[in-house]
Amino acid sequence: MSENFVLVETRGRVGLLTLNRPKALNALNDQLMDQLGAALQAFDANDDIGCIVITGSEKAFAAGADIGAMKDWSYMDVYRTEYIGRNWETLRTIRKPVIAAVAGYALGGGCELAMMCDFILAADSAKFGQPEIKLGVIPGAGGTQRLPRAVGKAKAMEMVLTGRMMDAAEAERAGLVSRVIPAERLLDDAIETATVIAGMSIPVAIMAKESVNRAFESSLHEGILFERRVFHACFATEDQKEGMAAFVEKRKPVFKNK
Ligand code: CO8
Repeated sequence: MSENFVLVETRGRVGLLTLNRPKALNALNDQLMDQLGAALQAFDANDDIGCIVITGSEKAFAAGADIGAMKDWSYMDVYRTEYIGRNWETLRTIRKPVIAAVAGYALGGGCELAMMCDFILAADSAKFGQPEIKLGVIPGAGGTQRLPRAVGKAKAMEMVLTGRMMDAAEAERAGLVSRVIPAERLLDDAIETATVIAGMSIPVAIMAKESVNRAFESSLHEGILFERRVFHACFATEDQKEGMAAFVEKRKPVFKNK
């Protein structure tokens, strides 16, 4: 029987996923990534959920991919079977907003998993790093691509080449995380933030997410055109009518996710 490496809970309209492999500092093995992917897809398909939070423990969000599992892999294991890779792509396909609530270590694949989320809230205990070079490999789940986009080339290059960690304050200054929160408040704050998002129109939140992500995938001209078209599409929703009517009528909007 497989172990329960991902705890699945709901808090109102928020889906909460807690990485749960404490003895290995939440090292991301294949089973954990399969369970995480399945839980993410289930929340994405669930109309009662408007936003998802991924968190870990006080000591570690995740200390990376499982080194013990990887150490004997051959090139053909990783290339032909895509043993590592397959279940790392699921998070990228989730349409609803996903927040990473990071306390303790977010290293290697753990840092990459956090960066795949739509934004990162960090406890003051958080430590980010891409230490793969110390193991004789390079980041393999987007670290060399997302870290420079988040913190710029100089800092990303230094981190990837030396493997040094960045604390929460540095990560906030560099733009890797949206906010730093006292560790004991992290989960409450993440749930509150996710609850705010889950109270918006889900289709419009998805449009907003797609549009911001487009900024990293296209030229400014193409990105602005994409945003304009999606802005136009908002006017095809009932929620746009409700949102603007509620403002004019000085009441709270009740979105129907339509
Ligand atoms: N994999 C497996 N086990 C781990 C990992 C890991 N990444 N990290 C920690 N553990 C285990 C330790 O082996 C130890 O187990 P045991 O008690 O059985 O000996 C337990 O967790 C506790 O760890 P420590 O005793 O080392 O705890 P410390 O507090 O002394 O140190 C550190 C904490 C600094 C986080 C330390 O554990 C460490 O350096 N860990 C490794 C960090 C690392 O190198 N991460 C990168 C891994 S490579 C990677 O992520 C590539 C991703 C590619 C993804 C590609 C997808 C397509």
